[in-house]
Amino acid sequence: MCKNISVTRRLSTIVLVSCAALHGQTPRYEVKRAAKPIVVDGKIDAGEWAAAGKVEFGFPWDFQTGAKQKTTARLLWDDEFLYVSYDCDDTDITAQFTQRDDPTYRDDAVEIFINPVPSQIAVYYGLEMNVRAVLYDYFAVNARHFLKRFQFDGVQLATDIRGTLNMNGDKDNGWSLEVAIPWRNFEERASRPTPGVVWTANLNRWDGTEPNRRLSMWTNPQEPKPWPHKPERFGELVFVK
Ligand SMILES: [Ca+2]
Ligand SMILES: [Ca+2]
Repeated sequence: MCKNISVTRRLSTIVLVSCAALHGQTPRYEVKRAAKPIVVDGKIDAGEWAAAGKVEFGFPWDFQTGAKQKTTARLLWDDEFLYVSYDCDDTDITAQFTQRDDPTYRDDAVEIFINPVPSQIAVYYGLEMNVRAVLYDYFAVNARHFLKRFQFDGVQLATDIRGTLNMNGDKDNGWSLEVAIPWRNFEERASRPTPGVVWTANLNRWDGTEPNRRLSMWTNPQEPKPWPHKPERFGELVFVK
């Protein structure tokens, strides 16, 4: 949980920041080995994900009017896949897009941006996945051009909805998503990581319906407007045994 603690003194206000992820320094996350292959069914089985540390998303833009709903992400890896899961509290679950490479970021959606070569920030990969398990994937150039004809191969993706989709007026509980990304997709940039290797990434969530939207994320891009594409502010993924 990130909290800003303000201490007022005679001449100045000192802001003590307890969460490096939201200000200044970018965070670091140890990606641990999965004990066994994850069954990608959208349900975050405690046994499967027990080894993984938690990433709690922050809310960098206070002026956004969407509800601040909690998201917890986890990552694991094995010889075949990078696994990512997202657990989203959500009182109103909505999504419209149904086709590959639709703009899923306009729905209730979660994302991961992956840079296998942190010595450069010109290119990285993006996966944006809505609550209907629709994938918008692309190769990002200069954090501005998103080449969506790039298709990840062999991705397994599933969601689990605790509530009703696209029915307002009732109260939903939330949804979760699991994705398994084969390492071969990154082979033109980097080979499969070995323990100690560092990649960078950001994890994001779009929530709510216009005009009440909210973008929450792992590491704060320090942008004035809600905008997640800032590879120089991605956090570090350290692959460990
Ligand atoms: Ca929602
Ligand atoms: Ca694509």
